[in-house]
Amino acid sequence: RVAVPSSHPHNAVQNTAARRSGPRFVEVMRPMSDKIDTLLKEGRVIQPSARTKAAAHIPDYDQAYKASIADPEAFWGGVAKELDWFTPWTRVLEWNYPWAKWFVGATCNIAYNCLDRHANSWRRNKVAIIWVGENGEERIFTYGELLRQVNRCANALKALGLKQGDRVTIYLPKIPEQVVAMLACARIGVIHSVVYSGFSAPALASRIQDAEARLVITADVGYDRGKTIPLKPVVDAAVQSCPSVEKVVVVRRDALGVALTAPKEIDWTDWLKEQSAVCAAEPLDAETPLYILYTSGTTGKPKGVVHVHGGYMVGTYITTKYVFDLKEDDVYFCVADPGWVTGHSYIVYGPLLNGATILMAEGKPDYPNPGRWWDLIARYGVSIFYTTPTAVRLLMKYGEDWPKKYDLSTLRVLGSVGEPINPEAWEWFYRVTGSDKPIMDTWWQTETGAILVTPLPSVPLKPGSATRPFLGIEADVVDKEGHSLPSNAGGFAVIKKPWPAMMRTIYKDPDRYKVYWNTIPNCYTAGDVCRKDQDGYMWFMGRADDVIKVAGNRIGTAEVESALVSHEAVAEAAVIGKPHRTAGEAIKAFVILKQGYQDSKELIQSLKDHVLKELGKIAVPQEIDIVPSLPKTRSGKIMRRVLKAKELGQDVGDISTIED
Ligand code: 6R9
Repeated sequence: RVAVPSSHPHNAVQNTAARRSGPRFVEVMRPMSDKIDTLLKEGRVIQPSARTKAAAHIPDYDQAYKASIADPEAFWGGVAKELDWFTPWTRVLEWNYPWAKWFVGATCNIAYNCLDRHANSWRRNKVAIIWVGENGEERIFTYGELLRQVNRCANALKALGLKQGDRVTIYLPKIPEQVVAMLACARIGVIHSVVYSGFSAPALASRIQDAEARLVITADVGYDRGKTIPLKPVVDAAVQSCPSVEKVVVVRRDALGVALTAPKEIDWTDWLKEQSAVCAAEPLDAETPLYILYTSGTTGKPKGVVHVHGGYMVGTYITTKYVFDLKEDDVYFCVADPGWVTGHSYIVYGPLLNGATILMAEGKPDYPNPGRWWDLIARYGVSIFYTTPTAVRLLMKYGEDWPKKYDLSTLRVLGSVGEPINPEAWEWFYRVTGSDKPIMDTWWQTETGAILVTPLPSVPLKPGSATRPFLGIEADVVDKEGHSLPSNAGGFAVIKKPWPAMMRTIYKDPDRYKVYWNTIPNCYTAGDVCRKDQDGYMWFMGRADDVIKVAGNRIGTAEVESALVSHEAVAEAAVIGKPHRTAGEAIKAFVILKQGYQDSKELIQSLKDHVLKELGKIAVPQEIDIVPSLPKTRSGKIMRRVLKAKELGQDVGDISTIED
């Protein structure tokens, strides 16, 4: 093996900067007026430079894609061989529509591949995680240290009697303990269920109940734009209705600390203190559940998406490597929260499987000022930066002077995820970072586990398009019957064959899983509307169902509606997503009041407060209209599409089934 400097990321950064000087990425045509959007819509293509192509893991996408599709099992099997397995598989795939088993008969452990594989090599002293708190606090973990910490935590879980198949709910802010807890569970076959720390007590409780978690791991507080957000009281309120919870472990960050009630409540530091730093990773069948992650669907009840050790490991490993063209000396920065799937796959598992150096930063992009992320990029020499369209649009509002203040020359590859990125935001992001770093617009879902449609750095880009399917993935745009549509016709985005990182089921609800594969014949229906252009580039246009994306956060209209109708004044409610300049979509609610209640500012505020209390900040409607009636079908279903069309001043379409 070639020796690579592994001590501190700053060393790596200098090398990176030196190696990467000079133009690598050339625009075929530079927009010549300010009307960039108009120009981009003409179909401009941005070609990768010869140098980017030459350096890329996959220099020729077309050829690699064709080969991968000709024999997907050979392709995925080949990828899997780059990782460590305790026993090999007898078959790559067992497909019993719609049930998949990947790497049949093999045993492995994703945490082993994230940690031991590196800690047992020269990477032992390579930086795994640089964590920066909102208050500027910095903590650095090498692979060796992370492994020891995870082992202590795994032993502590065992000491509480947790064993393979048990569930642990993790409700933490973006701190390193989050990663430690996830990997510790994985190490011994315990299933983690991370709940985003912005969810309120009832939302947390329903997720703990569904998973029947034996343990909750939380913190005293989180920080948000300088404010202290108490988390422990939320857990206290939630666990009252969760009889499965035996213990609550609390990471104490605040100097004052919260009082803990023994024996049920345990301090994190005390919990780990006596534990050994050695704990062998459990060899697990490849199909062993790794985690449950709850996500919104079209009903009020969130779905517990289940991912497994083997296939998920293979999918997140190879997408991180190829999509971001990850190299040994990169510093990788993904801004997601580990509470969402992007945090699971592209802060924790994918980058660690690759032995990368990860920057993990708590806080918002504009606190304490809009230079926050640019400053982190310059300070730590970030070379890969994976962010969201909402964040880009937010930073755009503060102007180009902010990014201009910082040295962003270490950046090499950029990423976007969570919602469609409009060409204007794409172009801005591209320009302020130097007009030579390819933007990977990655399309995927909680259910897909890993990126499915995306450019690679060697692929020509069209701003606003997620381009083409990842290797081994057959994606298409079809009508309701599953027929491929001609170029540029809008239809449903589908995946035609199983892939390793796909979800295996919906926890305790296999029927809900089957819906994904039974809605359109012979394929996986993603729930997105899409068109494919003449070059096969895919343009995702939003959801086809009642799921909305507010600042990239996935929210079901039904969840917000059921929160609203649980307010004493509300008889009925309907919720839609409405275009919003920065957040992509905003929540608008239409509410019918019960008799005796009057429309007033106070009432509207009390409705918003109620949703905040029931679900959390991200689900609070921006606008609430009090209405006398709602459009319904004769069978009583609310026609949200009609409300939305009216709201946007569009044609309401076919309303022959409308009741009133
Ligand atoms: C990873 C994640 C999934 C939904 C998905 C789609 C939207 C995600 C996108 C995108 C257009 C992209 N979405 N990435 N739309 N372009 N690059 O966001 O997972 O929270 O489950 O949401 O997000 O609508 O169906 P999740």
